[in-house]
This record gives sequence, C-alpha cells and structure tokens, in this order.
Amino acid sequence: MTVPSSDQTLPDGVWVTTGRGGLPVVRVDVPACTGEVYLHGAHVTSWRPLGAEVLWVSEAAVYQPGKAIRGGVPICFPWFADGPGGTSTPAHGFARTTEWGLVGATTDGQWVEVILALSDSPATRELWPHSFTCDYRVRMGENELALLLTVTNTGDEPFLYEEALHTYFGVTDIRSTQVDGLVGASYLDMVPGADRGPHVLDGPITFAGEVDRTFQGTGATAVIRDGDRAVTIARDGSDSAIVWNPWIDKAAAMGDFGDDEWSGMVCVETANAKADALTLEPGAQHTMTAYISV
Ligand code: TA6
Repeated sequence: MTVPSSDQTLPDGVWVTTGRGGLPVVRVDVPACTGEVYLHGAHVTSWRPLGAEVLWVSEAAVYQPGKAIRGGVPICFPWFADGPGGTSTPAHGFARTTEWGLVGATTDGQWVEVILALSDSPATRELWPHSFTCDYRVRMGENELALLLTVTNTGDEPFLYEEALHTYFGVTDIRSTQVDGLVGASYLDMVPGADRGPHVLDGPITFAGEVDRTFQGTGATAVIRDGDRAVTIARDGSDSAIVWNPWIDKAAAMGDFGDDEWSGMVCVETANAKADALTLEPGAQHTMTAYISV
C-alpha cells in the first residue's frame, strides 16, 4: 500500500483514507465538488460537481488487487483490449490493476488537482519489456473533470503503445440516450459477429443493442445527451474514441456488472488505440487529455 510519507502535505479538502476492499483512496471534498481516486489503478471512481455524480460504478464492482474496478475511469495502458497484435494480456494492459504512487495534490480553492505516477518495474517488464513513467493529473472542479495522462519513454529503445481513459458515465436510460459529435468519423464495429468495417458514422449514436465502436483518426468532441442533461467529452492528444454499452447478455455475463445495470451507463472513452497507437522515441513524452464537462 503506497501512501504519501507522513510529511506529505495535502491541501485542505484532500486526504488519503481506506476505501472499499481496504484499498487506499484519495478523497476530495471542496466547495466545487467531491470526488475520489483509488491508488489502485489511479482509478477515479467519483466526481460529483455540486453534489451530482457524473461517473458510473457498478454495485457489483470488485475492489481488490489484480482486478479492475468496474466503472469510473479505468486507465488502459500500454495496450487497449488485447493489443495491436491481438494477443496481449491482461486485457487493457496492466496500469488499471497496478497500484500507482500519490505524488501530491494542489488546489486553487476552486479546483483540486491530484497527481499520481506509475513507472516500470520487474512485474511490468515481465509483461511489457520497456522502461516508462506515467504521470496522471486528475483535476476536479465545479464544471469540469480534466484527466491528463503523460507517458514518457525512459528507456533507450522506441516503443509503441496504446492508451485509453475508459470512462463510464451514468445515464438515466441508455434506450433514450444518444452520443453526438462523431458524425462522419470512421469506426470499427467490435461487437462479436458484426461487420468490423471500417464504417463511417452517418448520424448520432443511439442504443438498441450492444454497441462497441472504436472510432479512429478523430479528435472530435463527443456529447452524451441524456434527457435534458448533456455531458461533453473534449479530447486533446487523442485520435481514438470508443463508445460502448454491453446491453443485456454481455452485462449478465460479467460477474462484476449487475444484470440490470446495463441501462444506466455508457462508456465514451478518450484513447489512442489500434491504428492510432503511438510510438515514443527514447526520452520523448506524449500527453493525452480528456476534458469532461457538464
Ligand atoms: O471499451 C470497450 C471494451 O473493449 C469492450 O469490448 C469490453 O470488453 C469493455 O472494453 C470492458 O472490458 P473489461 O476488460 O473492462 O471487461
């Protein structure tokens, strides 16, 4: 369990405590918002601007080492799904199931920024033989949650990687939800048995079954329309977006996803995946940012 040293000074409204499953969690409680980030996976599990939760976490989520928390913002790194070659495990990489270090937190009285870091270790090098650091800044405010993931190649060989902020959003009912902003973008249909494509999106994304689309080559801003609510996901340094709802059967097949929870969530993910995978030269770094606003 990596918690700040005793002399770590955290600003008022930010503290480390023991969360679900006995895992260390950074809690934020300032006038603008409350929120929480588990050190496990640097996993944001709550952002409540003015008391209203924006993220979704399954009631059946498991909080234990080695298991990704179902919901919030899992960090997929250094690959997405089963990776560029289709053979990488664990699914979505190891960052979301590794404990990150808490570097510190700052505040300007309105927003709070929590900074976490991950670097290579014998365990990560077993899975992915490269030296790296990840710096993750979680900036929570009244109107925006900004997530900034910076990857640095600290080795002496170039490496190729994928990354995603696999964000789960709560919605009233997926059957009356739509995702705007990606019209005209090219996507791969990843639903098992579907024509993979690529396809070009010709209208808003609506949901009447499992949807699993990996958009490529687009930095367009997506908007989740949930009744009179709109949640905007703007991206910087991201050329992929993934939109996912498991629908009934896939939800029932996941042990950490309630059978009836499928209608209350949608993933709109900020990523660089598949054809948008990145190559970093030694010493180079890249930052991908999601700006989530309500
Ligand atoms: O982002 C969509 C996706 O790749 C889906 O295919 C589904 O597998 C989802 O991620 C969840 O993956 P997980 O490994 O967290 O169960």
